[in-house]
Amino acid sequence: MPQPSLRSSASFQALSKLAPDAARWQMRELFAGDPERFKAMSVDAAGLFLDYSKNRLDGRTLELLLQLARERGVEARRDAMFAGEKINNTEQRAVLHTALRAPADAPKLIVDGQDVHADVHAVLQRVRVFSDAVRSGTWLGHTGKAIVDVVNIGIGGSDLGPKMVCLALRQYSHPGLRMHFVSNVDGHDLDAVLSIVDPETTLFIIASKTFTTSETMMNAQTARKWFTALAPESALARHFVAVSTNLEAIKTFGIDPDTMFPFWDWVGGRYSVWSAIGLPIALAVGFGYFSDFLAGAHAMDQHFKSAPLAANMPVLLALVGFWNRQFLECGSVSIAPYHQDLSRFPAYLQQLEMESNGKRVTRDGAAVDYATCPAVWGECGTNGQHAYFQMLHQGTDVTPIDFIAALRPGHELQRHHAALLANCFAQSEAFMRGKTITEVYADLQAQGLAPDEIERLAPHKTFPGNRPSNTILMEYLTPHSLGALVALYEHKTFVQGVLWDVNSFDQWGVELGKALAKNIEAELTTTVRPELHDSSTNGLIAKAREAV
Ligand code: G6Q
Repeated sequence: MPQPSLRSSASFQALSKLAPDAARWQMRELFAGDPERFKAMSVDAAGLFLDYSKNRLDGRTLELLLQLARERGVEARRDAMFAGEKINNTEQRAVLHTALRAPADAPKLIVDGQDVHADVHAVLQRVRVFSDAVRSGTWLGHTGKAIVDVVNIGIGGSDLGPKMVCLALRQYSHPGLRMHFVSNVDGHDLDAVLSIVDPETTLFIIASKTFTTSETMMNAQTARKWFTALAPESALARHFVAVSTNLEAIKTFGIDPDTMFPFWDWVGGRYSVWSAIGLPIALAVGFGYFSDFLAGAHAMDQHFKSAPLAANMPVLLALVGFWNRQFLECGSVSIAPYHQDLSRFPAYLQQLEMESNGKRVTRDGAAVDYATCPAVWGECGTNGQHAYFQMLHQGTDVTPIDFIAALRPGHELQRHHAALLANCFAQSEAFMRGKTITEVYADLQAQGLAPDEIERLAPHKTFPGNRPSNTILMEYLTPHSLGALVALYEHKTFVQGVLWDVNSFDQWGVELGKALAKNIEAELTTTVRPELHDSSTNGLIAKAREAV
């Protein structure tokens, strides 16, 4: 049955009425009026802590948002996802990334006649055996040397997850294995890696759900050509493995069936880091830590499944984000990890949220009459502070920020960690409090500036404040806490998708890109001049052809 429109829901209408007042609320006053605000607006789950008190909302707003979640059927849809129903309705697929991290003894789950948990654990077992062999040096290259370099060739969901996690868990990594990630069809990407690795000690992983993605196929063919120019064909089996749902295509490429790692069409690319697509992670940190990563996500799944909505971390994160997007009209969200090892986390979330919820029609194909996914962007917080935070503090747009930090460092440089956390907390305080013109006057007077100088400078030194942020803390950045963090955002994305009534699990915009380039590639490389395009595209193609 079609979902009633978002605007027709009683709680949405009540929230719309509240919004003009809320836009005027001052967080300073909300904090001053309620000493318990932090306690009331924070939640623990799966080893993570979320403080969402620095948002422009009050208890009544939250109540209405929770009611909206109920009206939109968040719980029923969540249960349908976990149960393996085909909620990806444009591709008629189940959405079961949660099954990838469920323990082997989880209650049986049968989808299309397949025992999902048995299949998942059979592949995990193969990942375990293979990663143990490579890490221990029992898996040898064709000349009898141990593997030193691992090159993952994949793009989008077959690249962003493993790359982000390998960086985040660098402290858990095998000291003798170097991980490389090649995604771009730009030859500079592959060339940079091939120029520093040795074919005798390099393992290539060709990672592609479909095994048809042109960038990945071109990089894989070039890597294969490079390898066979330096080593016999028969050596390929020791140096090329593949992860895909398309076993026929892997076979055609020439990969040994023993080193094909399958996954299934009910795993979306951007949700595939938990599957065999995570093979680089198992190689880098070992299967034990890879399992901890899965366990962290499973702990968040359990919380998401069972906690009441009002104490459910992914639900609350989603609702606060929805409020900021819908009613405070914030067009983007900035992610600020205060942890260097999470440097790729914003890029990972960019795909997760924008590819999932960057949609303009409902699940039934009707045009939405409200805004959906905001732009997601960011980078390590301290670096951002010296760059674009200017705009976040004093620009004309209000951009909510997610601060993410570990309370304890993975190093002994204590002074650095105190400085890092001080920056993180000071920023969230400053975004909330701002600095009023009266405070600026007092400051400048105390500095002994002349009245006309104060007058001139004061507007520039005033900060509006009242800018929303969340803070997510973990004790240490570990495989477990990272797993929980990623799953938190997956479920946040899911809940927002339900509120907006979009299909969070297809990506027709990305598919379009895959088809478009093919036509122009032919025009760039043949002598025919079809001039089928607009004058700009024809002109650009002509320029490229002249440059050959
Ligand atoms: C993810 C998207 C997309 C996909 C890449 C790579 O959800 O579908 O980012 O992961 O286009 O696709 P293959 O893994 O099929 O090569």
